[in-house]
Amino acid sequence: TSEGLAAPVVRLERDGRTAVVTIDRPKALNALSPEVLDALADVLAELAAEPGGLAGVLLVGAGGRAFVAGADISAMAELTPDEGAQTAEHGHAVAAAIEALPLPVIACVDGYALGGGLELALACDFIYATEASHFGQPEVHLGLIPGFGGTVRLPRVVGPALAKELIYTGRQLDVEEAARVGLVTRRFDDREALLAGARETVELIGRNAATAVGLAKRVLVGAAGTPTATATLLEIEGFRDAFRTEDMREGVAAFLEKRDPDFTGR
Ligand code: CO8
Repeated sequence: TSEGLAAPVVRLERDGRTAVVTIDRPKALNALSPEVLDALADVLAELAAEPGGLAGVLLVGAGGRAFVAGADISAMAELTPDEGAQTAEHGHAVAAAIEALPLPVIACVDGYALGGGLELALACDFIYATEASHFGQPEVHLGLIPGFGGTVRLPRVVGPALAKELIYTGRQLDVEEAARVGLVTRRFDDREALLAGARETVELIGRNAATAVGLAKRVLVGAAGTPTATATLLEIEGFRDAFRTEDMREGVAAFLEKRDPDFTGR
């Protein structure tokens, strides 16, 4: 077979302190086949094992028409209920790996982010998008429901009422509405501006203590959906851990000495 020669469906490029992860299956609008989910898991494991001075990760879809148009529908047609559940678990494991990465991950959406594609974007820290983008959970059109975190993360971001409306109707949001409801934090004219803007954000993040950014992410992710008392304890533990870092000593000393900090990520 030509399998050994097939181009990778997920590519990882490191450019300075930015990693760019590209889902590259444009003919299927980057749909999340089991192969794509495995490849994403591999890349995330590689980033976790070797963060190598990175300040942030951009997640993008190849081809200019879609971020990701959902789970691969053709791969789901013949699944048994248990296999369907395994597909959902497979997706959730990727979301968990994104959330466990101590680096900000920006979903850079240019085109469709539907179903599992929106859910993948929601597992990232925030979403930047071009004017050509559309967002939705169309699973009910297929007799399905969101299975990769849509019922969990979408209501947290846009509120439960709008999440229900979107999940029950399957209707798509354009970028204007997506930005208005807080799903998209920044809009860009085109893909080039999107990637440049996301890189600038990683640059800004990279000026800060990587230890602190990683701790903030840990606390924010851990606290999502937990009661105030639990979230408060997580924050206190994270705050304690910040005092364990050299970066915190350096950052505070630099402020008091009126100089720029020299963070090491330790
Ligand atoms: N899966 C497989 N193939 C797809 C998918 C998909 N989700 N989306 C598009 N494609 C393929 C099309 O079949 C087509 O292939 P071909 O050229 O071989 O016919 C190609 O991509 C181009 O698509 P279209 O011709 O349909 O392009 P249009 O511009 O006419 O339409 C749309 C674009 C509106 C995005 C349309 O393709 C569409 O509606 N796609 C399906 C969107 C959808 O329903 N997504 C939800 C899927 S279910 C889901 O995501 C459940 C998540 C839970 C799973 C948990 C683990 C991940």
